[in-house]
Amino acid sequence: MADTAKQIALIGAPLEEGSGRRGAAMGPTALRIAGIDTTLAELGHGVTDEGDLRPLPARDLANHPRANNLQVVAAFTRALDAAVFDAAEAGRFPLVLGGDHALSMGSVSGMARHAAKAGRPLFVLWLDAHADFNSPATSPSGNMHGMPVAFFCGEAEFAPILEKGRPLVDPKNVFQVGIRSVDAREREEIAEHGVNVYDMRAVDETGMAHIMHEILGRIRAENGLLHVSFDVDFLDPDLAPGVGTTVPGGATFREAHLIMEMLCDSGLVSSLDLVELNPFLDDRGKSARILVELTASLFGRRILDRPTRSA
Ligand code: B3U
Ligand code: MN
Ligand code: MN
Repeated sequence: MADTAKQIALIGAPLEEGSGRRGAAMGPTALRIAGIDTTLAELGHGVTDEGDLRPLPARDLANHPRANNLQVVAAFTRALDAAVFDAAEAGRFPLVLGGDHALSMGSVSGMARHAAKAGRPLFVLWLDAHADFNSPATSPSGNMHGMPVAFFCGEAEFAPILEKGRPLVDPKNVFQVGIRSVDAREREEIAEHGVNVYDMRAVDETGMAHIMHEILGRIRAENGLLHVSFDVDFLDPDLAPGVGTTVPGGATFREAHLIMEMLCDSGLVSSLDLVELNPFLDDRGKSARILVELTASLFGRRILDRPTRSA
């Protein structure tokens, strides 16, 4: 057993109603078929599969004309907020198998409560082609998978999905990497709120290693917990076609791999979402397998042992 062995809780969140199309609900199953549990167990970790959440729609909320399928998204948000918080409080590492990106409203909220209880700041690393900082008022589509960052930063006007006064994430503690598709209003919002955005141009100009050193250095200096939210469309669509909203010019396998290795070396990561995998659009399980490979690197698989470079 590795000396950094973790107890990992796999939490399936077959949510697809936050996106504009069907298929992401099959994501948790595809990740299991690609061997997420055995891969992590072989690395020496304890793995418990909690199965899939199947919450009933939140009928206490009225439908919202600009927040599609609000009742289903809200139900998953509440269920994940509880499941992720409980796992983290029990000393386990919550690994959420998505499901579309709206599920991060719940997973990040759960981790924000956990961090607040521990008296530590929560940081979020958002690996995505999109900024996901829309709200019902600004979204061009009404799809809630484009809204989670605004939600957990408390900046969007939503129905009362979670209780008032819940711990929020400071937008200045959100790092977005790989961004290359931002809506006009979103651009204003992320600038106004001070979200740290490393778009694809920044990646090309300075390189992934430099960016990650900068991010990890700040989190370490502030003794933070780090939640990583990995949207499949962060990767280039040639590499990972199994996603509803492909955007050309994404991260390469090597860039993504380096991020995972540096995250592993940092020891700072406390929770992870794998989201937006749409097996219906995938090419013979290719994207699911790549996600499992990258997750293995985050949990300690390495090519050679080498000294860790400090940030
Ligand atoms: N920004 C657009 C598109 C989008 C956001 N996230 C995804 N797509 N996956 C929107 O609808 O908010
Ligand atoms: Mn996303
Ligand atoms: Mn995306």
